[in-house]
Amino acid sequence: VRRAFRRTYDVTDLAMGAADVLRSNDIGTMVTAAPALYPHMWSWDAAFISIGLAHLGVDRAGQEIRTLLAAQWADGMIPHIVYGDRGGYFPGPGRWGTAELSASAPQAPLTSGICQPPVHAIAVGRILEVARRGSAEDRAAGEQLVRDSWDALYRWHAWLSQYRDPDGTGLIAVVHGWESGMDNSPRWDQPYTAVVPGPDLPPYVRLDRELVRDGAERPTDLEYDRYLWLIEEMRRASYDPVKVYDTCSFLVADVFVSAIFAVASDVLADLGEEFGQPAAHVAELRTWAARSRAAVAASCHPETGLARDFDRRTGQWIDVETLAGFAPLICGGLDADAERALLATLHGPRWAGHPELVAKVPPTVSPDSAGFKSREYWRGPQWPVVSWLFGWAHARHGHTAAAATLRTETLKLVGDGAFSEYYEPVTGEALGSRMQSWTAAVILDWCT
Ligand code: 9WN
Repeated sequence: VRRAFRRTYDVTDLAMGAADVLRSNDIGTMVTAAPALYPHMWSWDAAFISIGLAHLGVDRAGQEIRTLLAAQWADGMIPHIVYGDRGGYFPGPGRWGTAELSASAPQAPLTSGICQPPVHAIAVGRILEVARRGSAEDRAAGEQLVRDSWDALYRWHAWLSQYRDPDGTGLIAVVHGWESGMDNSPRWDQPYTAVVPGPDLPPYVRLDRELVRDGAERPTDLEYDRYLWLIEEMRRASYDPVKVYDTCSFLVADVFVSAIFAVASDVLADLGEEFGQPAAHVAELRTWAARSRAAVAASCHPETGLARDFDRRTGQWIDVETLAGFAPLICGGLDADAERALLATLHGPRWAGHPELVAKVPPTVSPDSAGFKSREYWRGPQWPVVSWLFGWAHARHGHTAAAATLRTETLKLVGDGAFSEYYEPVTGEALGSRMQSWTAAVILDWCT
């Protein structure tokens, strides 16, 4: 039986609620990704969070970016978790052991040993836009942030290019599903079959199970064994990026990360030109952007038009239909007809316009796909933060009406004010963590 979904929202109330979430998750040095489930800083969360913070104060937004960049590894990697003083999350810093094992990792703050999608330049660009709508102080703070962060962001992109695409294919590889940000997406099911936890996997206790009551909303125990086994493999390689690339049993060229890398490299190059950064570095960013954009376009399946990941260990394309297939809409690069067709597919009856959905927001897996699980994390639910990213990209590529629809439909979905991590697409039920910072941040950006 379909539950009636009639969620009304008031933009001012939503903005106030979102601001409250960000303020209450702010522990001074960082805004935690979520109050209980994620009590530390996550890399791509911090970028989106800083966009929301810009509406509360450009200085505070800049501080969030600076906190993240202060944890950048000596080789240029921005780590996926920067640990605060609180425990409460597994795996914690002890399980990674990065400070002991890697000469590149900082001794303080402690961090994980992998990375996440490079959305940071997009965030700095957006903070600058918000700053320029504000006072003279805001404007100055926004411009100072660009000057202070540009080189670190350039080094981060250089790291991805050098160590995750050593052959210059344009597709950036991930060595762990967590690096994609879409941890248990069906995209990774096949490559994860090659990750076989050894008998020497140290025992561990999951903490997320106690915090999300319905276990079906989180990854399975088998998935967790594989996540933890990959950490063991990386420890054995001392987090040396060349050794990790050569030895890790999971190595997949991620088309969604590659699309983000392409468009973020362009944003960073634009900022670099405007702020007088070294011309050679700006030119490199343009080359990386063009190469990745072309590689994302070339990955598209000839019949479905969806972009695909490539398993570098088996040498096979991964033909699994998920939201990541719309990667070309993030970075551009298709010819006009193909782009229009892909946009129509995203907003059409198999995806965001599916007749069963309560809000016209793209689910992570189509309800018509065999792999669709309506409550299970990255296997079906709608993630407001991902919708914001598509909305931002639509606006950048001139798809103004589609961008506006994503905004109003997502606001309808989150109209209950729970600011959940993800939503059940058929009932609109809030799932995962409540008061999730990046959900609040993107809603605040959309409501201000
Ligand atoms: C592992 C913090 C992070 C997001 C990821 C999301 C989830 C962590 C987890 O939470 O991942 O990194 O414990 O499940 O998948 O995208 O950055 O919000």
